[in-house]
Amino acid sequence: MNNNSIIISLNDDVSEIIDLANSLNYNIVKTFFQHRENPDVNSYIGSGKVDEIKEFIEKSNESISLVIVDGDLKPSQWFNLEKKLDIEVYDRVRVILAIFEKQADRKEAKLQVKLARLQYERPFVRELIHRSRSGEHPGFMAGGEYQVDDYYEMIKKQMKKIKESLKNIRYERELRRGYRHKGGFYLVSLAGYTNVGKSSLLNILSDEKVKVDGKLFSTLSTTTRRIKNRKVPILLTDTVGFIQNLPAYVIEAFHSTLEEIEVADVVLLVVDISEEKEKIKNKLKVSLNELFEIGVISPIIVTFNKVDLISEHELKDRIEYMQKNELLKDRKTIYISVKNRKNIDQLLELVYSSLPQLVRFKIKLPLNKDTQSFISWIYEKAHVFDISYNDSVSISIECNAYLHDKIVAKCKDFDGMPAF
Ligand SMILES: Nc1nc2c(ncn2[C@@H]2O[C@H](COP(=O)(O)OP(=O)(O)OP(=O)(O)O)[C@@H](O)[C@H]2O)c(=O)[nH]1
Ligand SMILES: [Mg+2]
Repeated sequence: MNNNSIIISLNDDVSEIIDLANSLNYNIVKTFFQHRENPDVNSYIGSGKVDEIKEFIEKSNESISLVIVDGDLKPSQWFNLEKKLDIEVYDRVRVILAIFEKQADRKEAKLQVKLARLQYERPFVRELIHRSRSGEHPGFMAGGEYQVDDYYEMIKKQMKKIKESLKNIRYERELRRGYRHKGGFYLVSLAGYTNVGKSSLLNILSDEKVKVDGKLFSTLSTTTRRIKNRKVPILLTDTVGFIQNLPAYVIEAFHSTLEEIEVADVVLLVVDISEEKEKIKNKLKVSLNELFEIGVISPIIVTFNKVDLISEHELKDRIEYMQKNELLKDRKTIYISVKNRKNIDQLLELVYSSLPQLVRFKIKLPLNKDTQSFISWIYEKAHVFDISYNDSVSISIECNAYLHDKIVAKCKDFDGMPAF
């Protein structure tokens, strides 16, 4: 099968749909624009345009295997377009789901994508049932009406099963998160539009090598890694990217992944500063809105990435522009380049200063063999900012509330004493 496609759009800005098509490895042979207020009820673009496109496909030297519509198709519009053009037609959500299917690497992501796909297909299957009953589309799924009904029932059953499996995975995830918090770790999540550099940031902060790609939606599964630093133990989680105008059921299918953002102690909202100002503003709005929908109440650090792609002058101009933005009022912001490692230490400092309930306290321990391993354990789990040895040992510690309680209890076991 070839990978040539054409795009149909009602808007002039087709940059996003082109990125999406490319992420699915499609070449775009031509883009057709149709300027109209509202989509045509029957064919989305109107019959004149359909004829023009049909003629183009038939006469084209390159064989075209897909038509991509930059918008949401109603099942009847999709059916009519495919029938008229005699070629497969994807709308925007279908393209996104196809990318998701390609990128899903782990069990949870695969189930999430499958659920979203089944939900997406439901109204289309309903349309096919309707057409098949009226004799317009016999033979769907290699059978008649009876098999179509069967298929609809099968979708329902499959969705129920997937939801149950996802519930179990979600429960395991919750347990793991609980252990991490109790183990003294702070949880920081990366969030933001797709392709802004979230995975790249995780990689440099943790010496990890998760997949980084210029394509959209490289990351579908969450990865959690410890940030390498000498201070507080922090786990950083990479998450699936946002995109505008996704149906609620797709977001819902990724619920457990997005929960990582909801429960984080701090959220790093990554934004690509190298894009046009209006676009940045719009994506910032979408992202902040998404975080609000997810239910984030923790501090959000707006992390503008890719400053290396713009000049000093452009950066200054964008910073001034952003300072006027009401959405950023009272928010912590930072301008970084993952590529050039610019302001990465400053970003970490900002993360530390945003962590909640960081407790500073002192303990005194008798000096013996048993306490020695306890001290090593404290070093491993918490930030020790001062230690002094006399006939006993005094340690100044900074950590979260869970760990504080644990250290104080253990300290008493060793006949030591907390000194506040
Ligand atoms: N010039 C430049 N490119 C960067 C920087 N950070 C990331 N990139 C590039 O941006 C692209 C996307 O990076 P990723 O880290 O995969 O982005 P992501 O946000 O994880 O994307 P998804 O997983 O698709 O949501 C890759 O080609 C990176 O090499 C940066 O600071 N400067
Ligand atoms: Mg990624």
